[in-house]
Amino acid sequence: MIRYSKEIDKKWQKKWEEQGCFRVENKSEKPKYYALNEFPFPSGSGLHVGHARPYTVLDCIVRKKRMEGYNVLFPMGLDSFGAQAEQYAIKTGQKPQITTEKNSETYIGQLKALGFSFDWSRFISTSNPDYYKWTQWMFLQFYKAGLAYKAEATINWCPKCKMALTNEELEGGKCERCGGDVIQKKKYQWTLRMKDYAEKLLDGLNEVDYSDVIKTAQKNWIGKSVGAEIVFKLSNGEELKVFTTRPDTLFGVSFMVIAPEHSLTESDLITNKNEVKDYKVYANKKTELARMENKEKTGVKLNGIVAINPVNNKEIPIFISDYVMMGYGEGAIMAVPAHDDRDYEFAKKFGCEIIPVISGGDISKEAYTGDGEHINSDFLNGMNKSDTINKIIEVASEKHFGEKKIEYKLRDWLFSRQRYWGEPVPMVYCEKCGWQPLSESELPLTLPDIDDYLPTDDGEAPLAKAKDWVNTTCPKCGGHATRETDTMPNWAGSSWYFLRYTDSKNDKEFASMEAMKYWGQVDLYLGGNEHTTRHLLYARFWNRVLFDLGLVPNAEPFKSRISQGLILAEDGTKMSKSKGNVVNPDDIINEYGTDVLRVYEMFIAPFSESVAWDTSSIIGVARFINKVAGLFDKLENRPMNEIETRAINQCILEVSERFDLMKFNTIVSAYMECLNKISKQETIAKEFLEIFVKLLNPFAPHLSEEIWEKLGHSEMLVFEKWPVADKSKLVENESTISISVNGKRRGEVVVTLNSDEDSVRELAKPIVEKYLTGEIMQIIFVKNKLINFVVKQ
Ligand code: ANZ
Ligand code: ZN
Repeated sequence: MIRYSKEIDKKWQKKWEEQGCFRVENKSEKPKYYALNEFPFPSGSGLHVGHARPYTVLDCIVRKKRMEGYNVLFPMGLDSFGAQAEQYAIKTGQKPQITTEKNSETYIGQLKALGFSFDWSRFISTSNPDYYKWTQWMFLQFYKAGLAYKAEATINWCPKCKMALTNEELEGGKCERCGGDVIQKKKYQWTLRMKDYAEKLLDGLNEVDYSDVIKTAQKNWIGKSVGAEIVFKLSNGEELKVFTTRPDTLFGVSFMVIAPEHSLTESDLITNKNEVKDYKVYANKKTELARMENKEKTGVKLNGIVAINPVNNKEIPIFISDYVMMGYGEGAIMAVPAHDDRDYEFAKKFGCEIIPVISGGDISKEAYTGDGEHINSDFLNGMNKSDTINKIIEVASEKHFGEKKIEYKLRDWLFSRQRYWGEPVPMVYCEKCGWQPLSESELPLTLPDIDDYLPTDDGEAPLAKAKDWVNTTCPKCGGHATRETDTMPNWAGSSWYFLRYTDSKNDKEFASMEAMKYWGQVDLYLGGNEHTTRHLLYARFWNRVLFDLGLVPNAEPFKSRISQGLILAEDGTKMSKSKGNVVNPDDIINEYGTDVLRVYEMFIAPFSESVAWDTSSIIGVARFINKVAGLFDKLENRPMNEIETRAINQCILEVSERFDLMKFNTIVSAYMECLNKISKQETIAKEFLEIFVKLLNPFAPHLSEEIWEKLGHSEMLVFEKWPVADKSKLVENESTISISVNGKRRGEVVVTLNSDEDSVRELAKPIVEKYLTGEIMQIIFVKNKLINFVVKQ
C-alpha cells in the first residue's frame, strides 16, 4: 500500500541530494541542454506560489529532457545585491549583510522543498565577493574598451526611495518600486555605451527564437528611425542641426523647436533671456515621460535669432519647448505643422504659419499625416514620399546641408547608484591623473562593512561616509586619490550570471572558454514579462560586449526565451505581502504535499497566462494524486489488457506532444483521462503502472519515485528512459457512426469497426425513431462514418 505524504517528499529529496542526481559535468557523450530560470532576489517575504510557477515549468521540462538522454544544466542562484534587499534591511533595522543571509537561507529551503532538480553545486549569489569580483572585472574591461564613461546626466530620481532610476526602471512614468513621482536631477554618473550597441541588439533578434511579443517590445524600445540630419544656418552664422524622419517636408518648415536643455538657449543674441530662463526651470521639473505625453503645448520664442531654411533661404523663427527632448536626435527639430500632430498643435497655439507640402487631408482642421503627392515644394513637386526622401538627401549631401542619418531611442545605460548594497565600482579619482581603473589584481574590491548605510536625501552615496575606505592611492602616480562611492545597479550581477553557472567555482576566470563553449547558448530561458526591456536587454548587451572583446563564444546568450504569466491572489489582484494576500508554498506543501502543489501549478492555466490562485480547486489535484497512489493496491501479475495498452499508448503520445507544444495544463488532463479509462477495472497490470509513473515523473517526481521503488526497481526513475508510444496499439476497434435524417444530424452510435449496413441500421433506428415520420425512401451508408435516412416528407 502507498499513501502519498510529506515523508515521501522528504525521502526522495534527500536521496536525490545524497546521490547527486542532478549534478552535471561539463562534458558528456550525451547532447547538452541548458535551461535557465531567472534567479530571484531574496526579499524578506520569501517565495510565494507565483514565484514557484516558472521553476515548476522548467523543472518538468528538464526532468523529461534527462529521461530523453540529455546532459542537462539546470542551475539556480540568488540575485542578492540590490535595492530590494537593501530596502528590506532598512525596514527591519538590520544590516543588509545579515538580512540577505537569512533571506537567502529561507529561499534555498523553499526551493528545495519544492523538489526542483537544480544542480545546487553551481549555486551563485551576486553579493558574494567570489562572484562580484568578476562583475567588477567586467566593468574594467568595459572601461578599457571605452564603453564606460563618467558624465553629467539628467536622471530620474525617486525622492521616496532615494535613488536614481533608468528609463527602463520607470513604470508609467512613476517609480517602479514605490509607485511615487520621480523628479529630474543632474548627476555625475558612470554610464555604459549601450546606444552604440543598438544596431547589434536589433540584428541579434533575427538569430534568436523569442516570442513575437518579446521581439516587438525590444524593437520598439530600441526604436530605430531612419531619416536625415539637416543643418540650418542661423542669423549669426552658427549652425542648428536637426534630426528628421521626413526631410522631404523641408519646404513645409515654418519654425524650429529646440529642447530647453539645448546649448543654443545660452546664446548671447537672445534678447528675452529671462523668459527663456524661467521656461527652462519650468521644464526641468517634468520627467521625460511627462514631456512626451500629448498635453497642451508650452514654449517660448527666442527673440533676436532666426534660422534659415537651406532649400529656399526663408527666415524661420526658433522656439524652445519641452516636447522636444535633448536626449534624442539633435535635441532640435524642424517643425512641419501641416504634417505633424505635435507641430500642428504648437503652431495653432503660437500662431505659426502652416504650409502644406503633401496633398490630401484638410489642414484647416488637423495635420495631414497620410501620403500624397508633394506640393509647394519646388523641385520635389509631383513626386511620392520615398522618391522625395532620396532626392532631398541627395541634394542635401551635394550642397552640404545634410545627410542620411539613423537614430535610436535607446539610451546609454546609467550605471551608478547612490546606494550601499551593490558592487563597488573599481575606479579611483586622482586630482592629477583623473579617473583611474583599479588594477585587476586588487579585485574584488570588497564592500566595506559600515553601520550607517542609509541612502541620503540629497543623493550623496552612503559609501562617501566610509572615509578610511574612500581614501586611497592613485594606481598611476601613487599620490592621494579617492574611490568611487557610487555602486553598481542591481542589474549588473544578473547581466552575466548565466555564464558563471557553466563554471561557477572558477577562481582564475569568470568562466573558462571551454565550459562556456560546451554549454553554449541557454537553450530555453524562462522569465517575467516585466524584464523584456530591462534585464533581458541589459544581459544581451553585456554578453554582446564580452563577445566583441573575445571573452565569450556566442553573440547572443539566449537561444530562446519565453515568459510566464503571473499568479494573482484569489481576489485577482497582485500578490504582495503588504496586501496580506500572499499564498506561501510552504503552507500548501504542509497540507497537501509538494507533488500536489506542483501539479496544481501546472494545471491551473497555460503557463504563459496570468491566473488567479484558487486554493479550493487544489483538492481536485490532491484527489488525483491519491488515486495514482491507490493504483498500487490494484496490481495484478499479468500482461496489459487491450484497454490498458490503448490508454497508456494514447497517454504517452499526448503527454509527449503537449510537452513539445508547452501545453502543460493539458498534460495533467491527459493523465487524468488515462486513469479514467481504466477506472472501472478491479486490477491493473504492473507494466501499465510502470509506464504511467514514468510519464508522471516530471510533474510529480516524489510519488512516482516511491511507486517505482515499490514496484521493485533499485535504480531511480530519474535515470529511466522516456517511454515511446506504440502507435499500432492505438488503432481503435470501434467506430462512431453519425446518424442523420434527411441530412440533419440527430445522434450517433458506437459500433464494432467495419460493421455492415444492416447491423448499423438496426442499432441506429431506435435512436432516431421519432424523426422517422414518413416512409423511408433511401438509406445512405458510409462505412465507419455515417448513416442517413431519407424519409418522405
Ligand atoms: C520633420 C517632420 C515632419 C517630422 C513630419 C515628422 C513628421 P521618430 O519616428 O520617433 O524617430 N523629432 C526629432 N528629434 C526630436 C526630439 N529630440 N524630440 C522630439 N521630437 C523629435 O520621430 C522622428 C521625428 O520626431 C522627426 O521628424 C522630428 O519631427 C521629431 F511631417 O521632422 B520630424
Ligand atoms: Zn594620480
